[in-house]
Amino acid sequence: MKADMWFLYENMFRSRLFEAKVIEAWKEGKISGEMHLSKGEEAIVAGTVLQLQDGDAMALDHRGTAPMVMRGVDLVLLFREFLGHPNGLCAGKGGHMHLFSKEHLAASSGIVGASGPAAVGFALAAQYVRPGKVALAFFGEGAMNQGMLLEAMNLAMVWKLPVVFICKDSKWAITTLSASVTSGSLVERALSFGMASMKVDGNDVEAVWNTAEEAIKRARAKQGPTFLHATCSHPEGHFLGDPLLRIARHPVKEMKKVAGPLLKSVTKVKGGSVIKRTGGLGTVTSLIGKTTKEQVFDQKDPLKVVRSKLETDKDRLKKLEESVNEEIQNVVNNVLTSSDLKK
Ligand SMILES: Cc1ncc(C[n+]2csc(CCOP(=O)(O)OP(=O)(O)O)c2C)c(N)n1
Repeated sequence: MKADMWFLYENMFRSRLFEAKVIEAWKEGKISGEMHLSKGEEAIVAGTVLQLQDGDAMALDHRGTAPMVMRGVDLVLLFREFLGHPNGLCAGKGGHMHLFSKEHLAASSGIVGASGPAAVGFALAAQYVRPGKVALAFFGEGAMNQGMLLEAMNLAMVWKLPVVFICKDSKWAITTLSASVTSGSLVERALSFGMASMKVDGNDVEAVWNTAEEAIKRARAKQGPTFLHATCSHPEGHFLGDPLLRIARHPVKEMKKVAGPLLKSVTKVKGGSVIKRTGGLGTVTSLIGKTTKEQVFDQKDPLKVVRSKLETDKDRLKKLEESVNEEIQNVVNNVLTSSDLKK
């Protein structure tokens, strides 16, 4: 089926706005702990999740917000969950990282790589009780060095399971450049299992849709799993308040705070050799440089890519955005003004 760009954009926009409210709530201290966003991954999520049917499943990583939003999970329940509210999606015990919806066969986990085995479990169950249904596994490229994910890919192939493994490659795993710890090509790694394997521009929702359509069709037709390698970036860094990104964005202000401790670590009497310590300083400086280049200047926004294709009908675009804006504002008002909200 041809991708409906309006439908895709609406869903991506809804997710982006919902996360904008999450950012606000986090900054106001209403959401505790780390916050990993799906921001930057919306094209990958829209191009895959919006092709799911009832009875299909999805296993998610620590960036599960966009998939849950686009799968149609109740946004009031989701927002309450993020706030730790007892009436949230998971009684406020899951937070943003450990989400579960039985109705949508959707589960997320903060354990890197865990979506592989979870999706294989969903797909194995589908083979028995929901033939023709599929499972999606979402994970970052950092997870591709996790044994459990590779074991899951192997078994999915051996058992010809209806899984699509979706690797969202942002190049970074927190402060580690994945290329510095990963051997070979990820597509070739999947091919070595005998698995169909494709690379796609994860900022181009139409390209993701077309690639995923083929993968999902194969899974439904009992032709086994597919690996999709989709590139993307994270405009907020690894998590909200990412220190490397803060320095990259505001070097003068932020360096003042870290220059002292860094200098102290090099000039300290005790500790490793001077060569090791200056080497460490070099690593930090180089990471800041790479973050500045890739996460500040080379950023691509998947929403801008699709929006630019819709600008020929400015009125329709305006109406769509106003309507989604109102919808999300109502969700937030509903949650924040509800009388049972913990003070
Ligand atoms: C098994 C395990 N090891 C380490 C961590 C700590 N950790 C959380 S996120 C993350 C990086 C993940 O990178 P990637 O898979 O590329 O996902 P991204 O955050 O870039 O989307 C790590 C190492 C963890 N949660 N689980």
